[in-house]
Amino acid sequence: MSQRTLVLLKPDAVRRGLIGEIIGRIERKAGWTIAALEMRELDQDTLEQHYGEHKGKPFYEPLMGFMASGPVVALVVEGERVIEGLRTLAGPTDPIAAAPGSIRGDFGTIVRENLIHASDSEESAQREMKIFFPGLV
Ligand code: IDP
Repeated sequence: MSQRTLVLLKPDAVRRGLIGEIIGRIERKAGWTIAALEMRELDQDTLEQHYGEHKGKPFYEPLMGFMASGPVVALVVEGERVIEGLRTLAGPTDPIAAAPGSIRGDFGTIVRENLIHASDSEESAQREMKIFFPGLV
């Protein structure tokens, strides 16, 4: 079942020089390909569209500040069961709870600065791809 998913390499990943490392792990999964890629800074409107579901939670404002603190790399990744697969590759939200071998488990310690976003469902993937790559067909 080929799918597409939206991935963000968060500002901490870019600042720490981990773009190549993380994209390399994605590219090494058999049959997965990068369908779109862009490095950009995110404005408040884009961030609200992306993380609006968390508005009102205690971590929301610091998360918005962090996500606007530097450029991110946005990607669309395509391939077999890529939505579930990228969530596995990323690991759970808390990097300390994430298993070694996962991106968050190998490189993260702070819940907010957990390196990578990956859509959590087919519905989220469709919604998020439209925010970051509106021209993509
Ligand atoms: P996910 O990125 O693993 O899908 P979400 O619950 O959608 O996790 O949260 C979005 C992002 O908000 C997380 O990746 C993380 O950066 C941040 N976040 C979530 N929960 C917390 C928290 O309890 N403290 C600080 N930041 C958090």
